[in-house]
Amino acid sequence: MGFRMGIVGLPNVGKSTLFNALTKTAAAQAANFPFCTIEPNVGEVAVPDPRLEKLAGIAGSKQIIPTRITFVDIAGLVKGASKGEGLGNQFLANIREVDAIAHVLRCFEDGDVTHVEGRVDPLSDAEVIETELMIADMESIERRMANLTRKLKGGDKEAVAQERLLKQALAALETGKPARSVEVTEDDRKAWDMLQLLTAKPVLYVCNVAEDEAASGNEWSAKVAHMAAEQGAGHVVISARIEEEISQLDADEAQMFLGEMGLDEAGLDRLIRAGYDLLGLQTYFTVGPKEARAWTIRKGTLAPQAAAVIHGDFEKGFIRAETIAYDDYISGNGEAGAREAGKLRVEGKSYEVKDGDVLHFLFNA
Ligand SMILES: Nc1nc2c(ncn2[C@@H]2O[C@H](COP(=O)(O)OP(=O)(O)O)[C@@H](O)[C@H]2O)c(=O)[nH]1
Ligand SMILES: [Mg+2]
Repeated sequence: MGFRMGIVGLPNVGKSTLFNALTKTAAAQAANFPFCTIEPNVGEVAVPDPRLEKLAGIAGSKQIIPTRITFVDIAGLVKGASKGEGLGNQFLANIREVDAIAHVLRCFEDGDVTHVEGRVDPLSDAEVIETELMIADMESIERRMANLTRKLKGGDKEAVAQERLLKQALAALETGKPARSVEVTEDDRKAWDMLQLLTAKPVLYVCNVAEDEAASGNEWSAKVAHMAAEQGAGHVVISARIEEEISQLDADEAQMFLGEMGLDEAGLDRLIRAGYDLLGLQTYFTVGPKEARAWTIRKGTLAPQAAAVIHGDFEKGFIRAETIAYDDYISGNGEAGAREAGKLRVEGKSYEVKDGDVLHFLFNA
């Protein structure tokens, strides 16, 4: 399946610097990743999770395979993009394909780096981008409505539901609000997602600050934090420049460098985790002598669908899942100990997988 985050923002805000840092770090660890495919603007990034090393240590796993999310560096968004400025509408298709948006905002001053609008003002930059996406959404809604006319006349139920949702989205957009401000019921969720509205996607604001402000943030990033809170969006402060430098260091050097900068952990780790949270994702593990591996699922996923992430056959032939909670695995010092302590549960088709579960699926081939 694979979850995708699109990196968007005005030109020269640090998108590519950030993307390169993300993928360089991933490339450095590539030996561990049998499926690491990196296109020029698409990169897969390991989701940092210290639990995985602990599990592997206990089980003596030969290989550690983290779970990953995909980042896409989406260029070409400028004022007027929805009307064909810059790369025009090309970026729209790119954004439609992602599950969430990392919106990079320039919160650093640098006379050598041109700001397209001639001044540093992240709130107004955010508005420029959001406006382009809202215009694009309004246009796509109009097109969809026009296409529905015939089906509506025929009384098509799906079309009626679609029209209702399109109208709700349009009403929000016309008052200057993104489609994500519309409250959607669980029943409507699927139809809503199918509309693929750009401003319906969850947003994580990434404040790119100067090197010496990475730990503290600055006045601009504080304003962005406030805006993010009001919108119910995510928010992280990083320095793309620093992340780029860190991505070229080995682990020990990186730790020292972070200490010098007054940081506990790399901003990229925070960014990746924030993206993971924003998407409502969680992790389960499979652990054995060969490998310890993390897998990504949406919160609320049932055991058979969780198994499908490994292989479709696991879902089709699903019998049961032997389950040990992460904490029980650790306190039992492994599977045998957890079993003895009565902590290995046998769960069926209706089991909702929990974050950190160590799972073993039994299935009919
Ligand atoms: N001073 C400073 N410059 C940065 C920072 N992040 C990016 N830049 C510079 O800004 C310019 C544009 O960055 P780039 O990542 O290509 O921006 P993009 O157009 O958003 O992809 C490059 O010269 C970067 O080196 C930063 O945190 N501080
Ligand atoms: Mg770029």
